[in-house]
Amino acid sequence: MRVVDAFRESFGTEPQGVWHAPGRVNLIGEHTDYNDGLVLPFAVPWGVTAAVSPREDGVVRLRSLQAAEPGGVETVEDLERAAGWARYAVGVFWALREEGHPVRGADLVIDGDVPQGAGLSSSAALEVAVGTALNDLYGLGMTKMEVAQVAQRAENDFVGMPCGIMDQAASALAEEGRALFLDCRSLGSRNVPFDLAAHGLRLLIINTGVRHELADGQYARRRRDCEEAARRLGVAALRDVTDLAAALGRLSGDERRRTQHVVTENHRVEAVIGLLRAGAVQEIGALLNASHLSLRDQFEVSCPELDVAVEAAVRGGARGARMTGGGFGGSAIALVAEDRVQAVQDSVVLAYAERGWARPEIYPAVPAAGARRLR
Ligand code: GAF
Repeated sequence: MRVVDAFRESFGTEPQGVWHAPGRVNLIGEHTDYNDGLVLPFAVPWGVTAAVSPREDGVVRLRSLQAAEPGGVETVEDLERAAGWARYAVGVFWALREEGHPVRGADLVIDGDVPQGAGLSSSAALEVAVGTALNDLYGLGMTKMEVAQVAQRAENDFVGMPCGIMDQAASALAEEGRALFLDCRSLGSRNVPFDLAAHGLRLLIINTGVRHELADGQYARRRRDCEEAARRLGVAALRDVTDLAAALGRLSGDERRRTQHVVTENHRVEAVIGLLRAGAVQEIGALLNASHLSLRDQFEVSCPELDVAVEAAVRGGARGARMTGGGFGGSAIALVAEDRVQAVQDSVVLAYAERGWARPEIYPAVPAAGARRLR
């Protein structure tokens, strides 16, 4: 294993173990997690693999096989001083210590294969891989959801990105062949069968390859809009809106649009779950399309590259398509009958070429397993 060879080369010993945590795509339920709402992501076959040994002295030494200087080992004595990608890993040590866990140091080598810029949560995969490793190595006895929560805390309070729980939960709890239905308020979850092949379907990930600069600032703004709307409506979170028409009557501008998206998106998640339970996977396409329009027009987190990917996929015969993840770039997904895959790919590639945009990468996604120890 490449990560084990690199560990030996860097630290001169065998790692005590090797862990893997995947990235994710979200089937539906976008920008609902931090509104205490419903999400339905699944894990992708790409992720982060970490070879790790604990250290008694509190020092964290890390090396990434994807770093600009791939041979370099970074030594972090003061966690706060970690920079760049290392903050996502080191943040997990910080969060565990903040919560009173007896976590000292570690030597780590990290190897990731999540496609770059695809918005498939490589950062959550890194956090959850490190969290799962430390949970095992230090015998912390945390549940998978607790590992996800520590990973989210690292991202919120150490990295400074105010994300919800979806990405970390998907990475920690996903199961092969299933999607993770998660209630982000109760944190109750269920893995629901999502067997595309049995229905003659494929789910394509269309990686736009772009990430617009405004993504982080806009994400925080959307979160604030939602919190402000909930406050004005006198509810704990937009999840609690029961009479949408009445709520919209009391709001205006951005808050009105954000509320419309969040409330209807939660209903779309429930509708998709109902169809999956009924074995009607091929019928979820219209809900994917509606989700995209709502994200584009009400939540305003799409961008031309995502819109063109979605429109071209549908024109090429996809049963449904939508942006996935935070927005402003990253990936779209398209649900496609097997005999339409080539036509959909051609349609998207042509639409990009006509605009003079770089060819998007397109790959089929099969729901993969969540975080686990490999050896
Ligand atoms: C990003 C965040 F990290 C998630 O928590 C979620 O809010 C998502 O955007 C939007 O659904 O991936």
